[in-house]
Amino acid sequence: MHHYLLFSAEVLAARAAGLPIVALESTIISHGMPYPQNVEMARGVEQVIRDAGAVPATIAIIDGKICIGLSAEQLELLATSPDAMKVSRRDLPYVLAQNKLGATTVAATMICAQLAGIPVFVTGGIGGVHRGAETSFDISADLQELARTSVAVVCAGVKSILDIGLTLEYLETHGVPVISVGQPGFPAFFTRESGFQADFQLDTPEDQARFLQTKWRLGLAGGVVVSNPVPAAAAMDQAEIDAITEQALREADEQGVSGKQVTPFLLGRIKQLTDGRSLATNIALVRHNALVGARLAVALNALSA
Ligand code: PSU
Ligand code: MN
Repeated sequence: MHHYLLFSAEVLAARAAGLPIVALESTIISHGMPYPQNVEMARGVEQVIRDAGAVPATIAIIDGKICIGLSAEQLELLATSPDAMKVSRRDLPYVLAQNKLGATTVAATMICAQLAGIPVFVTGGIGGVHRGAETSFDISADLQELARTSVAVVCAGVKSILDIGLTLEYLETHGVPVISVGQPGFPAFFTRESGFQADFQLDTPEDQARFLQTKWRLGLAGGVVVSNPVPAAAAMDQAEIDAITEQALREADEQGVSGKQVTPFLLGRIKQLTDGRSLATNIALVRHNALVGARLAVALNALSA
């Protein structure tokens, strides 16, 4: 077993029994939501996965180890530690070698999931090409990771704080397929439609699993975006979210926010400006993604059995 990996008892037992496992990230806990909603969300999402017949493996860096599956105490620690580092690909060696507390982004979670042999990963939204990237060069490392690491990422699309069109162009250039579930349109996180289409609509877990199996059997390394729209009842009003997004972007610009702080700043401002209503939408979509991801993990596990 890999030197840096530490499996929880639940995940260890699942591996031994050949059960489907679903990876979960931890930046969404430490940097994506306030306490205590963050830890309630994390626990709730894990339970959705268990109820759907898979085993959740939330991933974080603790005491020099990549923890695959967290205890209740470890979830609480991440949810309440303001000094938890946001860890992407470039940060992994630092946080491990320095024994720091690290919350993994989509990119880092994909790396850790692949090391742990977990091909399905559930999150809220992925990073992407930021608006104005032609001058800022701000493109999330999540996209490069999708290009190289063979893990399927179930998400609710890409937030409109980003340039969704350029994000999809970037993914196309790097050969990352974008699947949609239940509709042809690529979703925009808080809303069900972005105005862009996904590459392929695959509604059933079996079809999604066959797609993944075929891609990887062909030796086509790299991830797949499985985009799952927020449930209609939980979606936000398009005009409201557009106005708030514009304001948050303006403030980030005025305050000179840069680097890895940009995404957490924008997410935090959107939450404040919607009086927490965006948080309810965020939690609803992650739970829905967990259901879709768990069913996909079950179907993929059945194929490879
Ligand atoms: N988008 C969201 N919620 C999040 C993130 C993105 O809607 O919590 C987090 C994820 O962990 C993602 C990271 O991998 O932000 C991307 O950060 P950056 O843009 O700095 O690469
Ligand atoms: Mn960035």
